[in-house]
Amino acid sequence: MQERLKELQEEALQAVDAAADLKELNDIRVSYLGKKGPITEVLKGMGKLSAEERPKMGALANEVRDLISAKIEEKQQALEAAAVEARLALETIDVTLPGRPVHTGNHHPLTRIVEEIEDLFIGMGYTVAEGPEVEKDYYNFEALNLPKSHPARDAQDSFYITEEILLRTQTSPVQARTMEKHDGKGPVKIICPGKVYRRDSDDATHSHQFMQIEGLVVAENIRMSDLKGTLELFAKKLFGEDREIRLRPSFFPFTEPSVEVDVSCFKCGGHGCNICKQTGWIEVLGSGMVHPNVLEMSGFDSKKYTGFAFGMGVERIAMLKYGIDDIRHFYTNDTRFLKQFKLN
Ligand code: 2NL
Repeated sequence: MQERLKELQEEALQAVDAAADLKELNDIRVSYLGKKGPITEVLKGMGKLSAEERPKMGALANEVRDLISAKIEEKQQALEAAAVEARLALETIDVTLPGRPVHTGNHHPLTRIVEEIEDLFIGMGYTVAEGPEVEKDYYNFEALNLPKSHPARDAQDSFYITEEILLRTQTSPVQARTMEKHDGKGPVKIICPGKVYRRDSDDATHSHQFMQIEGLVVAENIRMSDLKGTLELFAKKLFGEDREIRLRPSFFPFTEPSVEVDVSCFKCGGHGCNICKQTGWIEVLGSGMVHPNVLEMSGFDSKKYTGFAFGMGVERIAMLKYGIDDIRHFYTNDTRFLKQFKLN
């Protein structure tokens, strides 16, 4: 019996040693130490032993059982530790791998132009003013020297909400509102960017909705030379240090005198090319000295105050600057177009 127990011990310890995983180890535990296992079998035969041998054999059987049990426990810990190690090895993160690219958007080309122009004028002491896109006929037309019968209203046919309310056709109403708030006291120095609407058929150069930036300065002793100096700076900032400007007489109901402002061609430098249609000059904005009627209607004494104002279409500036051939690109949101204006 003693031999049989020693044999079982040897056998069990070898099996434990050879166990490759926790399941196998558990099977070994059940088969050697379980109720139907060989040790239990051996102990059942103890009845045949003498009273003297019985306790010895009992003690030996317990010893064998404890030894096997301890070995199983030891092996179990080793296998569990190995499993953790294996899993850690499998889940190792290589921190030197390049990261996944983060997709970033970019500003719309019109936003870029607007912000560039805002920056320039803010640097000269202007503030940015905004106002409603749904506007009163009074601020959009009347306060700008365009009474109901005025023929120039035709060129700015609008979308009417009622007889007196419309989608603004220009950002000038923001300027009229701002002047009114000043209670006849200067200086006013503002720049007004925003969306405007006209009843037009869309094509490569026309859109029923577009963006404008207008500027207004009202103070004492503002002269045409102030207008010219300011717009020359503007042209150089947007189209290059070497640019010059040229003023041509024009007409706007809200300015007198009025001028069209041309910039010397940024492509050919003024020699003549396809961009400037061989003239050397590109028309970029309209401007003039604020009409006395406009000053008076907004509460300024036109004998004391003078001012200049200008307005430009943002799409036109962007098309010139970036070489865009169709105004509809700005609104169709094709990412192949938009992505080209990503900085960096
Ligand atoms: C253009 C020309 C212009 C103005 C806008 C203006 C505003 C007030 C008073 C006087 Cl409150 N003038 N704005 C003046 C001259 C030209 O815009 O071609 N815009 C796209």
